[in-house]
Amino acid sequence: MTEETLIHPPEGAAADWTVPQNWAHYTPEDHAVWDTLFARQAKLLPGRASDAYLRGLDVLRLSKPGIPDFEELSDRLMALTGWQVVAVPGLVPDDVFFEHMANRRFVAGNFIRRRDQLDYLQEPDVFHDVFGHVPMLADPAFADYLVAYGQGGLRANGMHALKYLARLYWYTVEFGLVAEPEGLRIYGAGIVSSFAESRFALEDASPNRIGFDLERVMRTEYRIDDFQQNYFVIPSFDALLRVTVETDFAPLYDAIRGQADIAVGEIVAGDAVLTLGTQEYARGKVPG
Ligand code: HBI
Ligand code: FE
Repeated sequence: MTEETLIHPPEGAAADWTVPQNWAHYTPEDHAVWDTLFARQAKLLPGRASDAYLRGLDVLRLSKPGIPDFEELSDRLMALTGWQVVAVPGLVPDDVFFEHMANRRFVAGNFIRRRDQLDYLQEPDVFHDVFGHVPMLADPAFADYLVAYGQGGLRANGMHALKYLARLYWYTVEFGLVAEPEGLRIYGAGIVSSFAESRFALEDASPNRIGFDLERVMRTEYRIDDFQQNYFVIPSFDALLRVTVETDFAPLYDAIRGQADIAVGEIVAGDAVLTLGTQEYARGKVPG
């Protein structure tokens, strides 16, 4: 959220924008929507989601019916990687978002979508935030990566480089793929929480799948309204953490500022192309 209009927390929220989750206020229908979404994804993800993601789902007991209670979830997560889950009413300003992350607090929307919005919703709800993001926080390398990202965000804010750093978040935390011994797997929250994109990202011939390169990713535009045209593949979460903590981002931002952005779906010199996409889906979903 770079074009921030709200700068003060809404009525009822704390100065850091958190609100009580108010678990007791969810209706039976709210819990039933969670269960429907959960059942759909749980069937799809074995063999598609990364090992780290599936392990997180399991150790955090997310298969327990109903919307998770953040306190109980935070207790389990805290014991594993020191992270907590805190409730927010919706999107929060970038600096608030980064500050929480740098301090191992993951902000999660406390509301859930309606049954007529199972497949698409603009604002991140509790299903996207908790089912999508939280399992990866149980992985020590990924958990440290997000802390480094939050710290980097606070610094990037002052360097007017948020546009570049937001692309890194997009192409890893939201839409990342990882190469595992058995094949490519999804770990990005935007994919694992989406019924259609869970298959599209791995199995469709349309998108490019390209080896992750920090500078390349930060130069690449993205689309927020449809399936991605590029997915970037990391070799491991350790490798992602390492490149993030070992890179000095300030000179990298300067280098990127002097170069053109890369359009979605474009292949450039130096790309490690794993799958050259047909881009058929993006061209209008016309078969043949
Ligand atoms: N707020 N609640 C919430 N969730 C997000 O994912 C989020 C946000 N505020 C800002 C933000 N994301 C982005 O600017 C980052 O992706 C860079
Ligand atoms: Fe998200």
